[in-house]
Amino acid sequence: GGPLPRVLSVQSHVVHGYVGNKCAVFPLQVLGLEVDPVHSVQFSNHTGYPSFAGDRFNGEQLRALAAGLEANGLLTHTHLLTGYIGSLSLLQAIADLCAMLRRHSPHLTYVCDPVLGDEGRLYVAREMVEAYAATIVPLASVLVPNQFEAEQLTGGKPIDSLAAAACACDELHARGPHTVVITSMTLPPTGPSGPAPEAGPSQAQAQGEAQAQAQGSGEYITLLASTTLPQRGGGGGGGTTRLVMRIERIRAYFTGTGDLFAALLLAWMQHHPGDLATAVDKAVGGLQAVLADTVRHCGPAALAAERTAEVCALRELRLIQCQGKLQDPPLRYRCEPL
Ligand code: ATP
Ligand code: PLP
Ligand code: PXL
Repeated sequence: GGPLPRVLSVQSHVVHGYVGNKCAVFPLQVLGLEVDPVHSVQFSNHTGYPSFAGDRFNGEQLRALAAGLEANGLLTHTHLLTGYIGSLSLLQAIADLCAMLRRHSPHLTYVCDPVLGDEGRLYVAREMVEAYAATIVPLASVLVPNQFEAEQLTGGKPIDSLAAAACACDELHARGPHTVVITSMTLPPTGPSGPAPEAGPSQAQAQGEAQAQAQGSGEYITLLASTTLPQRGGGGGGGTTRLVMRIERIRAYFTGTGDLFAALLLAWMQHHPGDLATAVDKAVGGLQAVLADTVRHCGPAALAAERTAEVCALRELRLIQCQGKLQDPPLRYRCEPL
């Protein structure tokens, strides 16, 4: 075949464990994409451990790498992927890098995880929110915010229903991204406009998942995917296609799941153009297989609230052990049209 898709991935590197590029490079490679990683930080371990050491990369350093690649004709990327970016200087350099990549490849797809915070708490400086909203969102092709990030990027209006989430997606589409996936929302109990029960596991699949069910909390994470791209099978009539998925919440705190989801979605969108439903089903399928295996491996420590280094290390995602499931994901969940 022709040249492989090639992803420039600007994310965290950790020496031990799996967040950022450590969650993106291997999955993208096993799904058949070339990856050129740039490390936005290099830390000993993720920041949820009792301590960490290491350094951050700045905008000037990224500009130097980009110039080096350009000088050798190596800016041949089909995709740009960005995750946690710790400084305004680096974020501004990424905006310029995106423009530079598009001069070489006008059809470049930019998949942006606008990492700002979670559960009502920012873990970047406030000025980063304004910079993402003003500069980065307009450049992104695919945006994968969580609920809090989607709220922050649309003026702080609460997303407390699927209708509100759909409105936020429309506002974001109007500013640039053709595809928006709100990766995890906690919504109030569902009314008539809520997701259909069919969006959960099918009965046959659910029977084989007794163990996972036992570990579930009876609560759900809702994912909403929205795209203005034409979809396989048409139907949308040139409008916006929206898909919803309800995922049983595992009562455990994982790190790197958002990063892994963004990488898997990029890969599966590349394999299934015009079929966002299949891309989302496979991305969630691989991710949930990794989470199930990680929970099985940790035992009761998975549920512990304590954050000792030992427990953090036990909870690291089991990507290598699950590589077959990343390539051929079990589809326990399927998204449904909203
Ligand atoms: P980011 O800040 O990088 O945007 P995020 O907050 O969107 O990340 P997560 O909340 O980790 O990322 O959710 C991403 C996906 O991970 C969800 O769609 C879900 O499939 C899975 N996931 C994360 N935590 C859990 C959990 N406790 N139980 C079940 N699935 C989970
Ligand atoms: N906490 C979480 C959950 C994160 O995802 C990140 C980065 O993505 C951080 C903290 C990093 O924040 P800081 O560099 O301020 O420790
Ligand atoms: O997954 C998010 C993430 C990214 N980068 C670093 C982190 C974390 C989560 O803790 O520590 C450095």
